[in-house]
Amino acid sequence: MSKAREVNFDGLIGPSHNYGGMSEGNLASASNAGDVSNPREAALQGLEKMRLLVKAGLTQAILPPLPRPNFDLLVSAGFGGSDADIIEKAAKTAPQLLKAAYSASSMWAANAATVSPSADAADGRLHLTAANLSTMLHRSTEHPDTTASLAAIFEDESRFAVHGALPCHADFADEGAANHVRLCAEHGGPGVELFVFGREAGESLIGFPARQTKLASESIARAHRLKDNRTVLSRQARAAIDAGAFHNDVVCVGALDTLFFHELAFEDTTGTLTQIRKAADGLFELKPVMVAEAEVPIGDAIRSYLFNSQLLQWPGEDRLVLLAPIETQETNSTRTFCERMVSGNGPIGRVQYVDVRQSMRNGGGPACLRLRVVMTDEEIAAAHQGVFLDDDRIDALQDIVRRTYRDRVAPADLADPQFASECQIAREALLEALGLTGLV
Ligand code: SUG
Repeated sequence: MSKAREVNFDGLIGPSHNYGGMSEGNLASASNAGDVSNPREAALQGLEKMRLLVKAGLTQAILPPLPRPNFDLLVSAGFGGSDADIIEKAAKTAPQLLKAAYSASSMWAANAATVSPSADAADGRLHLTAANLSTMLHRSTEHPDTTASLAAIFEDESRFAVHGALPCHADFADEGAANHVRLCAEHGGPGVELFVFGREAGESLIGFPARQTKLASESIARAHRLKDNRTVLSRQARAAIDAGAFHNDVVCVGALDTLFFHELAFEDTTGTLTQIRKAADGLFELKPVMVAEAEVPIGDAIRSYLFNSQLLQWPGEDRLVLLAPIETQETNSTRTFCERMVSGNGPIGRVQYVDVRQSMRNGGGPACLRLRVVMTDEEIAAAHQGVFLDDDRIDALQDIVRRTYRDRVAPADLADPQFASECQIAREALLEALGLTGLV
């Protein structure tokens, strides 16, 4: 078994972070639509969360923000002329489209791709498939730039396979690692990959959108050369989607042999656990931690984002640590649950709260902000080094954020061509600090 660890790649929150109200079925996005956002504070919060992991001795990396505003989208919609002309005309005649073009949604790196470590793939390579995010317009434009970022970071084709997104059609709707959990005994050993989908290809449903299809999950499992007997597909409960769990990671998170989830997360909980146990045969004994609806109503789970936490093997601690959003501490039922959980002798021994409120107000908790990539030491050495963080690099990125990001952005600011050029300047400075100027 090769020595491997989990590397968290967080999305660096971009300078155009704003509250567009663009995600149907995402309750936080809808309820904060049109509010003034604070991009500088948002990015600093995200970087402080990364610093916490660095200080604990975990391996932390970063994905750069994508080019925003997305002029390609505006040009595809027929706008032309200088950058300033495009912004001004779009602001007058297509403000919704302009909002989509400005979205900083790539911060939610859990949606960037689905990742399978080399230990799970028949060809011994680490596989990453960029998510097409086809359900929401503002997110559907991320994948070409995400693929380019991943290809720049995971360049060595003998070790890494970066797959472009699945076809951008409703039948292939894919939201990446937010609907995928890898379970194992140790990161470097073979694991069980759990794919959670909300609908079948071609199935039409009423209610909030189900953003992942079974066909998309199956296609990724095939492309990643996963073993059928170590792969599990499970359907997300309709009740969870309609309560606001637009991704499975809003109601479920797993790490190593532990699966932490809400009673209403899966359409068939018993069947899902039976399938995982079968797939894990000979590898590990599953430790399920199910939270009952009677103890934490699903509405509280979604409001607090209890499950959208990072579940981490913290250096020096025997049991797992749940890095949860501060809102979990502020919600009575989830705080009480966490207190009870850690006082027992289950697999989660501590809960640590973090402030990522700016992202939370758009429906993105600590788990949304990171893409987990299990990597061997050799794979880490072969990847682009500029994206791995230590305290000094975090300081340098924070200096750029303080210097180049606006403190506040109101909806009307999107119409200001000056804001567009500030966003470009900020991104270029960040790319330079990460040694990724090829992505400009
Ligand atoms: O896709 N919010 C994101 C939140 C993604 C959270 N990610 C995970 N659960 N892994 C989404 O709904 C809101 C943007 C706006 O309305 O301005 C938004 O895209």
